[in-house]
Amino acid sequence: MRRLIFIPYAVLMLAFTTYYSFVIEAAVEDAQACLAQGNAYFAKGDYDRAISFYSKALEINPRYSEAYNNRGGAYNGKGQYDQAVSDFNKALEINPKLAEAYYNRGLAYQHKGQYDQAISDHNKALEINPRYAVAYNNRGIAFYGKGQHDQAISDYNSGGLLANPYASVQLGPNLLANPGFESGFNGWSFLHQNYFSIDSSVVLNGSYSLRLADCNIPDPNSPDPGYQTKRAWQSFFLTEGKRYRIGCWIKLEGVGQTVPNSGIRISLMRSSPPPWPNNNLAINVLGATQLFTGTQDWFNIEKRHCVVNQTNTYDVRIDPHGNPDGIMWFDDFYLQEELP
Ligand SMILES: [Ca+2]
Repeated sequence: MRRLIFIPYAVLMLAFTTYYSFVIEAAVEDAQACLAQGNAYFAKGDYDRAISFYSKALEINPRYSEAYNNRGGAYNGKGQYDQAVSDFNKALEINPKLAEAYYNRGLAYQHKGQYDQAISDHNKALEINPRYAVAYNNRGIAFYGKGQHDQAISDYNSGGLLANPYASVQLGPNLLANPGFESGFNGWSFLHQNYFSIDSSVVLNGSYSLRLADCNIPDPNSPDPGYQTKRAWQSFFLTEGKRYRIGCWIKLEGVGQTVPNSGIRISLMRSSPPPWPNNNLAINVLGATQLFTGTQDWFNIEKRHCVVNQTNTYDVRIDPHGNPDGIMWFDDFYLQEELP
């Protein structure tokens, strides 16, 4: 009798174990599939759908540290930093070696203005992974937030150098449409477009350039002639952690000569920025070139290592500051990813 019972029991156990490991494997695959789906929505900036897929992954596998980490990242993207911190805490409870979760929690603290906690988290991320370039960059931003500008600059340099220790930087394709104004204003958006014109007499390459003149002279038709921010821009959806180089060629004639503290710069800035200083955190604070003034023949202005700290829409801007007098010409813009 015992023998008869024993055999079916063993067979049953074998069948059960096989079935059970099948269920576990299927669950792991399902959780991974949900994470991948969430990541796809995250990359598109659809944080709500991303969060719902990460949550599904966590229902299947409640100890999935990456799912907590990525859901926290999506909350960061939505500006819900407290929920984000809570998710990063859970990710780190499960896996205390997850450098990304320290880094991301540091980002959340930065956005909350808690720079000491941010620096401490970036330190931990860098202890685990000393070649974590964006952690250097963001620790730099946290130091900048605290007013410790020397440490900030040192970290920016480390981040840039570490990402490319020896080799020259490889660049992705130019993302700008109509970068040399050969098809006029096409592809560009403008604020106070009447100050801009397409020029065929002063040109670097091709047949045309963009001309901007007399920003200091009020437009009598403007409802606010005293202020009048002039601007030209193109918008791009950029992903957190990527680094870009922005640049163009300009020629100056008497720029900023009579209007104090005015000049021309180009910048890579978040579209519809939140109130300062949060916009500083969206892109490396050095995402704008210095102000250029005076009279100079065609020369290249460029800003390298612009690190995107938050997946979002950003503008490449022709960004005159302080309504400068004089004439400026622009040609051959570029925005290129610095490839890892
Ligand atoms: Ca041109």
